[in-house]
Amino acid sequence: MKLRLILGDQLSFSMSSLADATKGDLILMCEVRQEATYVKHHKKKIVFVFSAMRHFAQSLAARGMDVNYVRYDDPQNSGSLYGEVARLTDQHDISEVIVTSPGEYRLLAEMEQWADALNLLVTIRPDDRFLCGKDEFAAWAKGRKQLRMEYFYREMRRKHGVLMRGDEPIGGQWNYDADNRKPPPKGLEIPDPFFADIDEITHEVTTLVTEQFSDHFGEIEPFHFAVTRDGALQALDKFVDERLPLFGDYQDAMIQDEPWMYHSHIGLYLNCGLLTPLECIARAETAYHDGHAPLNAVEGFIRQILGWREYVRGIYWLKMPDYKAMNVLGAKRPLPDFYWTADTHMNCMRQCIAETRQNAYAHHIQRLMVLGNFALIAGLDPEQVNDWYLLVYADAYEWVELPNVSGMILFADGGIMGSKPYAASGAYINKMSNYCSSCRYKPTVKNGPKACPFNYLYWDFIDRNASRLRGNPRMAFMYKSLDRMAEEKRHAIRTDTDRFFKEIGSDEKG
Ligand code: FAD
Ligand code: DLZ
Ligand code: SF4
Repeated sequence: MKLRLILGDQLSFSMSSLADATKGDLILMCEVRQEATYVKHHKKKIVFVFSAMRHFAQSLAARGMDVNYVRYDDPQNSGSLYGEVARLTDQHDISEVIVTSPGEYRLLAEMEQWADALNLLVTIRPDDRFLCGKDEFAAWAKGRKQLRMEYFYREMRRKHGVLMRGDEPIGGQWNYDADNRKPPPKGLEIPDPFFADIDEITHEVTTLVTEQFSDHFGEIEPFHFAVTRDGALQALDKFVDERLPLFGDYQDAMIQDEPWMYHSHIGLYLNCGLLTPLECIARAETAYHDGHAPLNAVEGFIRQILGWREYVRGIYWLKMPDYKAMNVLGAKRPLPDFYWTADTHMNCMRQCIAETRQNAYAHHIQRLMVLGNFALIAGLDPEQVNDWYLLVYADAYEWVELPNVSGMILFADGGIMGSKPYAASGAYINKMSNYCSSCRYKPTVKNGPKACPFNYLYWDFIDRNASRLRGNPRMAFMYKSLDRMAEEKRHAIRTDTDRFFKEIGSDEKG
């Protein structure tokens, strides 16, 4: 008999590990301490993963499969994936263990040892849920000086025939990002997010997580994520109907107490297998052809999935394991406590952290331009920042989290992903949100106790990293401005920066 292991983010009938499954095979799914605590995941994320796993196991059983499902509180539970595989291979006559390649390097490296440890054939099959295989990405990257997402994305558009008319992009342009930077107008009405019904399984898991993971970050209630494929499809439909038409216009906008904006909130479903990338892309493309959503919205949304999502996964597998240790800016300031408590006078940070704690979600621009931008200009330690992002979001797995954090926000990879650091002062947040009007600081004030910390931290970052970034042609303008700055002003920046870090109890240099 063959043993087929299904992980918590492999919840699709089309998994390569299930491709040739027959009735005599045994399917193993297990809730294990190893996966729930290698970082202390947000409670809501654990409820989501465990409940989705239990529902998927039920639907496999309904198809006549023999599923061995190990619950977290099962007294026999060894606590690790290997331990559970070994337990079953001891009990049954197993000829082969089959698993689809996991999404994280640490687990793949571990699984590669299993055959020797078990003295058994262990087959690790490729994960073909992605639209660009690891080898295909490596072939695209080979010989290129720069691995820019835009060129990768165009190839993916051509390969999959998405938004194409013959060889040309529909509308004549590949990318409509320039139309997608509208600040939020006053009185913008945001539709409610998708609310799934809570069933007995989710209820049980909620009790388990409340009891077993009380020291983990985040709130469980209200829990409204879908935990089945049907639910995830309903969430996708709701997005396409109600949000997609304005997705592009307000993609970068942030509003006080509006965590969901016009984003899709489907990342968690895509990443655990409840939705497939091509079906999300196809729904959006149909909405364009039906005249329901404009091209800037549909192209913008498709670019995130067909472009960014595939591209970051490609980078991850191309550059691991070295990528994880990269820290070219030498940043080493510890993560301030307010990333956990939201207890900060910076209203933008307070909003984004409190919403993250409540929802296990923040939208892209909050992750990038508020939380991420602060981490960059404050010089926070990449390892600690990566751990934080990996545990706080329901859609977080290392293959997607790490390149976004070490590459996109921190420039810790020295420019593998982006040609320059995405640093910005308070003016950007003031333009794209209404956060500043409820803040004790003023975005237009550059120095002194009333100044927005993003303003002086930005210049301190430029100054502090001069030896590493001055040679970057895309930073030339910044260094010209710095060179023209009066010594008095530079002194004020340093004084404000020192005072700020003292005030937040983080005066060790970054
Ligand atoms: P939408 O804004 O509606 O976008 C649609 C989909 O496009 C997303 O669901 C996602 O699948 C994909 N997508 C969009 N941007 C990216 C991107 N940069 N990289 C990969 N896929 C993308 N995404 C994750 O899935 N997991 C993470 O752990 C994660 N960590 C991030 C950390 C940082 C610092 C940053 C800047 C971005 C991160 N992202 C991550 C990317 C992006 O922010 C989320 O995918 C998105 O916010 C999820 O919300 P949504 O489903 O409403 O996305
Ligand atoms: C995220 C997660 C959690 C919280 N728990 C489990 C689990 O108990 N069992 C399991 O098989 N998978 C879980 N996962 C998903 C894994 O962490 C994921 O498969 C790896 O990180 C590889 O992407
Ligand atoms: Fe954030 Fe600065 Fe605006 Fe306050 S003033 S909300 S700290 S950008």
